Amino acid sequence: MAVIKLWYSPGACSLASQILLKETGVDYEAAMVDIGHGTPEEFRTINPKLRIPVLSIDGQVITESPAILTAISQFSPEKHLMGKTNLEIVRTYEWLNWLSGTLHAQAFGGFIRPHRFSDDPSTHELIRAKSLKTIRECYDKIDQDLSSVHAVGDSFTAVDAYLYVFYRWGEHHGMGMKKYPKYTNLVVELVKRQSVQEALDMEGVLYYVPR
Ligand SMILES: N[C@@H](CCC(=O)N[C@@H](CS)C(=O)NCC(=O)O)C(=O)O
Repeated sequence: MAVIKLWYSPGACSLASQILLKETGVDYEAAMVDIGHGTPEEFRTINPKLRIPVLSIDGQVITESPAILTAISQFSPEKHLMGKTNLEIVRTYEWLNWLSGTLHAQAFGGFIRPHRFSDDPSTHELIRAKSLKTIRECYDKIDQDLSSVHAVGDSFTAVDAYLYVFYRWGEHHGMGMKKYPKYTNLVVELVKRQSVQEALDMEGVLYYVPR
């Protein structure tokens, strides 16, 4: 049996990996990293990019959520966590890449950490405002593109878990997520899953489900 370890931070983007691990039912060690004031420098020996999530499988270190989610899905191929058909798999990567690159790195990156985009503090409010606009555009697009309670096909995939991360962040930052009805529906159904409840309870974070 493989030795699996996930480095995570409560409520961070690593929550998607945590949910997917719970979904597969594999045994793994979860190591919490406090990223409140940026990732601690000593973490550089594990991930020189100083970011979580990090997954290690028998000593092979994997970084970047889309790669980590793919690796986790391979523990339970029968669950088709990256989609069932060739086209669904393609759609899964289309979603993961966009969520990781545009909504996470560009939009939330600028909103939460504007100093990554400019060394001049006088520009930071402008960067935050533009980033917030991009976040809202992304949420609008998510809500338009969803046609069921699953983002890809007719069953749960890694995309649903990843989408939940950004819904929670929107609620956390008071962005009024109820105005996205299809996205909200997906989340309401998602939190009924045992894997999601186990991951949230383990991380000790709020569900952020609208009533
Ligand atoms: N491209 C990476 C981004 C990971 C990332 O930015 N993670 C955040 C947490 S959500 C982090 O580690 N932040 C710590 C920091 O910025 O110092 C991925 O998709 O996994």
